[in-house]
Amino acid sequence: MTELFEFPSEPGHPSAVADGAVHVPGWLTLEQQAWIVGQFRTWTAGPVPIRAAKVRGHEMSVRTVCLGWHWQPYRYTREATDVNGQRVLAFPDWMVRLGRRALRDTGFPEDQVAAYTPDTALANFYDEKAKMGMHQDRDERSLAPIVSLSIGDACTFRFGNTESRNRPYADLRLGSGDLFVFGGASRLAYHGVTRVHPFTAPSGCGLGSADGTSAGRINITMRMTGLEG
Ligand code: MD6
Ligand code: FE
Repeated sequence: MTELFEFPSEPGHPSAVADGAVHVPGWLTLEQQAWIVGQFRTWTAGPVPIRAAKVRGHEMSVRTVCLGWHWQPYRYTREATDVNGQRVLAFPDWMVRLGRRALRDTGFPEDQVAAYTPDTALANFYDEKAKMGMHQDRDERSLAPIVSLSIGDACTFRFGNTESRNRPYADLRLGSGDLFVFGGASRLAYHGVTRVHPFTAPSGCGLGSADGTSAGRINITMRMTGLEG
């Protein structure tokens, strides 16, 4: 497999994966992770339940619940017209603040930090078999950075190029508490999740399982849609 970049991966330290793409392992404390998992559980309770979106008639293996705007392939709406027609929950203020801190901690200039006002979040749940195929995030009208948070089991995240879903790409591991920011020249890079690594969630992250199955993985991406209304 082609490795695009070599980079160190050190807890708390940002490493540039590509121009505009920065990974910070262990950015969230276990306490923050567990608190966010608690919030996630309230989101999945409705009014719009977590669901596997259908892409060209096929259910994704990942299940998603949205805040602010509802993502349905390939557009954003205020009401989940592909689920139950209910309006999605409001985008929380704490997540705007967290998004700004993410940009600041990954070296974005202060004017971009201050202007960053994410208005949608996609919260995904992966069981041990879930994957996400290589895609670009291009349903937003804004090219502001995307802030991604991972909690629970680690995954292999494939970070590619802006031209195609094929090589060159780099495979990196996103673990519990990791931050990944996609902005600038990397904003439209293809990326995906090739596998989840079961039983790698740290205890205390808020995701766990009592019945011998693995904890699974939560990924939250916050974005600016650039939409009005
Ligand atoms: C995931 N993430 O990590 C899927 N998209 O589970 C994404 O598709 C993603 O992490 C844009 C920016 C960051 C991401
Ligand atoms: Fe994506």
